[in-house]
Order: sequence, then structure tokens, then C-alpha cells
Amino acid sequence: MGVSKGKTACGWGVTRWAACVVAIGMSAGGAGAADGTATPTATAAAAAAAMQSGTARPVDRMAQTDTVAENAPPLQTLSTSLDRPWGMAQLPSGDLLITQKGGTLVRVSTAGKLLATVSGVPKVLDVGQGGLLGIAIDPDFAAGENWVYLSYSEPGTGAEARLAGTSVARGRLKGDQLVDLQVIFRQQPKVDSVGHYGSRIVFARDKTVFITTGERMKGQPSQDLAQTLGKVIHLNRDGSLPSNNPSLGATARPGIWSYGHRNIQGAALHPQTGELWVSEHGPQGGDEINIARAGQNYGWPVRSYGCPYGSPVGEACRLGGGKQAPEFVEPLTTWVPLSIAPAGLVFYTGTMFPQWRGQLFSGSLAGQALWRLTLDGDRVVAREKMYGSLGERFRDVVQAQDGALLMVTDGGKLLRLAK
Ligand SMILES: [Ca+2]
Repeated sequence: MGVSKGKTACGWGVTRWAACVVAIGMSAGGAGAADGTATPTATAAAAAAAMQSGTARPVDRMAQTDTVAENAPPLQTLSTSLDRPWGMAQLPSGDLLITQKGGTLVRVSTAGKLLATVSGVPKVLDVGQGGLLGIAIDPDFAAGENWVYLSYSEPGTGAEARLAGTSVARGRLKGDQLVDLQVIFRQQPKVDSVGHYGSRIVFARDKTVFITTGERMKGQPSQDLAQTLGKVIHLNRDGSLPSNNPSLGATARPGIWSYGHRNIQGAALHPQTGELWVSEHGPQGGDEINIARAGQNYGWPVRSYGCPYGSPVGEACRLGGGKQAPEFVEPLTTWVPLSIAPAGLVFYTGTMFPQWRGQLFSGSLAGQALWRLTLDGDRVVAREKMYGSLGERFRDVVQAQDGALLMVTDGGKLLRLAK
């Protein structure tokens, strides 16, 4: 077990808030130095020692095999000139729409050529983890419902001028302009924080939309149904309420699908079951993969296999003892003792790599890798760390129409994994 490059788990401008301390990417069984040259912190050194001594045992229930990919296909670099790309979606035409954290949306060819900057996007607060974030294309885009959905950090106005919240807007794409912009979701309340905005947008089979959020680094609001912090939200695509949302009581905010989440930066619809799978950031360790099910509580901040930042590495510091059942839903898998900071999530369904069909791919920020998860039903049986030697923070991963996987990195690259 090697300790690799020290990196912030939290993104840009991280010194403003206490929780965004340095996290250390772990390379399971690999040569850690391959990931970078930064000096590990004392916490990281303790983590490495604990792992070697066996005092930080894996979570038994979720024990799976971790390996490092040795013969992964070389990645093709399609572009190195994106500016903090965050989310990516492919249009029926084949072109890619890529959000950039600073507040721009660009159209890029599948060869990586910058074709246009799309105008008409909402104003964002590009501070901390905020910015222009998730993106989705309407499932009926090709049939004339030419909506593009964007999640972003929306600055408050008036009395809320110093506050911000995750919002989702949609606009019709006409040429390279978004028109008829409509805000379909606003997180309540807006708060004074620059972190944990989530957020991904995923369409269900019935063309309703899931929006993943974060708890804005406030913790307890994840358990408060009167707030939409730390929730998965489920809406019709025009922002109205679908008929199949869970009943969570009279004081619950409308639209809540599941709760007890910390910060969800990865989400994908399972190709067979149609359920929403999500990845969420733990604190110091305890990153999770969950199936977000109606009305379920995923435990944050009461339970986590992660520990408060700065805690000695081990099991004693796990929040609430770690184990989440029976009060809360156990994660399908978790990364301990240190976070990989998962971002971007996709089930592989293509024909280019038949051996990967049905598997789950997750980007990783602090962990600087792409993770390939082998599943048996809803059980994660193996995890493989890919491309850890590149030193890239993988922010999003999508499957292209031709079955290749496309990734964007915080360093501004568009990468293609293909035969
Ligand atoms: Ca949890």
C-alpha cells in the first residue's frame, strides 16, 4: 500500500474552509510515488503506517479486492486547453457540451476541437467548489425538446447577497445559444459556504430528473427534511413534482427523494434496474457508493466510515462507530482510511470493451485515478485503480456514442479511453 501525492479533496481555493484539509490518495498495492511528488502530511504517514500494520482494517462487509491496472489501454489526449472542466454530455450530433467551472459552456468536437462557447448560461459563483457544474441533455432532445440542463452555484441577491446555493436551470439550445432559460430547482436555504454543492443531473427512464446535492459543509442539514441540503432531488423536467416521490411528512421540502448524503459528485442510472447509483465524498475516508432509493436515509453526518479531518487514522474515529445499519442504509462500498474523492460516475454499456459491460467507472480527484468497479448485482466485488500514474484529477467520465469512455480532468484535459 503506497501513499501517493498529497492533494486537496475539495477543489480550488481550498484554504478558506477548515474541512478542506489535505487528503492523500492511496494507491492500493502500487508504487505510490508514481502519482506525484508532493510530501505526504503527518496524517498520511500515519495512514500508511496503519495500513501496513493492519490497524486500519478494511470494512468487512464491504471487503473487496483492490488492484492497480497494469495493462490499461493508453489514454488518448484530445485536448489540453479546457479551463477547469466539470461536467460533460454528448449531443445527438456527436458534439460534446462541457461545463467549465468558471461559468462557461463550450461545444467541443469528438476529436477535441473547441467549436464554440455557448451563450446564455446562468450566472454562477466561481468560488471554492462552486461554479458551472453538472450537465444533462433532455432525453427527447433529438425530437425537438432541445433542452440542456445545468447545475451551478447560484449567488443570492438582496438579503441573501452573501449566500449561495445549488440550482438547476434549463435552456433550449439554439445554435450556440441557450434561450428560454428556466430555473427548475433552487436548494433551500442558501447558506454561507463555498463547498459541497454536489451536483449531477441524471434522467430516469420515465424522463423525470434526479439532481444530486451536497450539504454545503453544514453537516446536520443532511438529516433535516425541511432543507434540501444533502439530498437527492427528484423532479419532472420542468421542475414540477412527479407523482412517485416518497412521503416524508408535512414539513419536508417537496422534491426530496433520499437524504443523509454529504456531497454527491457522481451519479448514473443502472442500465438494467433503472435505479440511481451515486458516489459521495466522505470526510477523511469513507467515500461511498450508494443506490439512492426513495425515502431512504444514508446516514450523514450521524454515521460514516470516515473520520473527522485530522483524526488519528483507525477505526475508533469513525463517525457514530462507522456501521450505518440498521438505522441507515449501508453503502455498497467505501474507501478507507483515506478518501479518493469520487467525481463522475458511469455504467459501461458499450460494445468497444465487452469485458467491461455492466461495470461502474468512477473518476477520482484526490485519488487521481479512474476506478473500475466490478459488480455482482448490487455488490461491489472488485475495484481496480486505473491511470494513477498520470497525476490527473478525474472530474467526470461519460460513455461516448461509439463506446469509448471520455474523461475530463481538473488540469483541463479531455481524455479518451478507446481501443
Ligand atoms: Ca452513508
